[in-house]
Amino acid sequence: MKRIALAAALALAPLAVHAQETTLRVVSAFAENTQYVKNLMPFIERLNAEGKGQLRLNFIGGPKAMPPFEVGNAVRTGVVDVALTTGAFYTNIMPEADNLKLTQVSAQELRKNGGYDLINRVWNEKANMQYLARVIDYTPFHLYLTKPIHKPDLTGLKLRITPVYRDFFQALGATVVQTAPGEVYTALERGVVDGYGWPINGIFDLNWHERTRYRVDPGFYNAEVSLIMNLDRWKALNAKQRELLMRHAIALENGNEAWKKVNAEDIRRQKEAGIQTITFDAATAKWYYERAYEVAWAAAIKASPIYGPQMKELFSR
Ligand code: 173
Repeated sequence: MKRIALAAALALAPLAVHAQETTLRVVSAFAENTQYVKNLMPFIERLNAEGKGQLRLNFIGGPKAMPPFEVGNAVRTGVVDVALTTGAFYTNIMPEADNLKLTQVSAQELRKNGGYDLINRVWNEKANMQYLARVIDYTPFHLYLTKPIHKPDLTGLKLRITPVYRDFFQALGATVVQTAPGEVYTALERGVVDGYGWPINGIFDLNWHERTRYRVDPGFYNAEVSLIMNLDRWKALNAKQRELLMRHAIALENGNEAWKKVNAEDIRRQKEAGIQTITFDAATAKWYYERAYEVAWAAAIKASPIYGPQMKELFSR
């Protein structure tokens, strides 16, 4: 009896000592060597330093710890508490997730114009998630190719996609195949695909520049990577913990203008690596850019007839 009591006391001891401190398990859908995750580390360190005894973020890992397309569901169910991911990776939970790529106004504006309230209404209701902050903004997506094109006609090309690019590339005639970022290099190397969609930044993180000959300009949409959290864990935080978490998350979000410099540098490096740009005449470029939004909003509204139009209103310029 005594021994059982002792064992119980020992088992409870760590809980009692750290009664105030909540640890949140964090995963990333992007690899640990990417700029996206590199930016996250100082954020976690700053928060943990200030949050001692109160709140602690425990970074578990990237795609080696959890496949990118499973991260959203892990947050929904509470297998993990917080994730760095993008909406395209959790459209299995709700189609609206992918609409964050369609924002033409900044996160700061969306916090003011009701955009974030709408996002959280949908994220709470449909995904059991609290949307915390956007950590990439001001970053277009592009089509990268191993073969040239001369007009925005992708007939005969097989392209690596995620939900971000699916409807647009298909509308231009491409055949598509979805892969996680970790499979792109091999797909290019084996000639399984003739190109891929990806933001203007980051192709050097995974060595794709070695297998990329062309970038199609202009870019389109607005690459989104965000911090999301399990809603039950969010509700279980006390006011001080929430304040701490949100102050740090918003500070990170407010640093998003830094992506403009990263992007300019990646454009320079792509040129230096011999990646040629494919451009269209002004009217065709305008058509290509507008077609991207037209196709995506049509799909978004079809998939979500109530929230789609509300998002279009608040997200568009
Ligand atoms: O291409 C992708 O894997 C993708 O959807 C994405 C989204 C945001 C940032 C980087 C990639």
